[in-house]
Amino acid sequence: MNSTGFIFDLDGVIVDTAKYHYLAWKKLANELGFEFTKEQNELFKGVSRKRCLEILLDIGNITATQEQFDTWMVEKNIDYLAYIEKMDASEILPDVPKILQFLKDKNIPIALGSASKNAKPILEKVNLLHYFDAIVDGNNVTKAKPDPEVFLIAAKQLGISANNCVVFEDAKAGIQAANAANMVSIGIGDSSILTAAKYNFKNFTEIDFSFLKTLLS
Ligand code: B16
Ligand code: MG
Repeated sequence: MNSTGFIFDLDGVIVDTAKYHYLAWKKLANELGFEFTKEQNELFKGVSRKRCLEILLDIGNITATQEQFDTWMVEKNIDYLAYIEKMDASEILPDVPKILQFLKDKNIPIALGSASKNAKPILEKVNLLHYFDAIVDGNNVTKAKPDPEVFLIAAKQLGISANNCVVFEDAKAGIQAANAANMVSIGIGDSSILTAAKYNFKNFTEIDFSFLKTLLS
């Protein structure tokens, strides 16, 4: 019986959907009469859809009724899904399948721990769904990262204790969530932002099998 579980975030770790989130949020901002920059989009990484819209409306200095808020949430998601529809395996980030296959060959339990409510269709689109023993996403959680809930549910579904889980994350709040869950946090991306991560890598091409083996022992 293996005692280590591996949990992957989605956006920024497995695929770069941030660019599609950005285009959909930017369209909505423009329709509402203001600009939304790529720099501002950084604030949205790992953040729930609802919280993103709250931040967007703050940026545009817009007060919305509940009805408008709900309409804009739906509108943004429809635009986002149109981009997702065109995704295929070419959009998987470098070396992700290699790492997943390595773990699969060793029968290591693998979970997804994402804030997205669109996680499953995205994994289907890029043909990676079969690697995952558990999918925990925005549909299953009540508390957003940095709360550890998403990763704790993932560990439970894998049947692995939290302190035997490893989390790959690209967002600061995600690293905080992994640490709060008492898991080994691995930052993927900018180490100057992900300072709380136990280990940091720019991307999966920097991670070799010997490092993964040390996590298993
Ligand atoms: P959805 P992750 C997050 O994915 C994105 O980084 C964040 O920008 C997005 O707002 C959130 O998912 C919700 O996505 O609108 O599809 O439910 O990094 O947690 O995989
Ligand atoms: Mg992410």
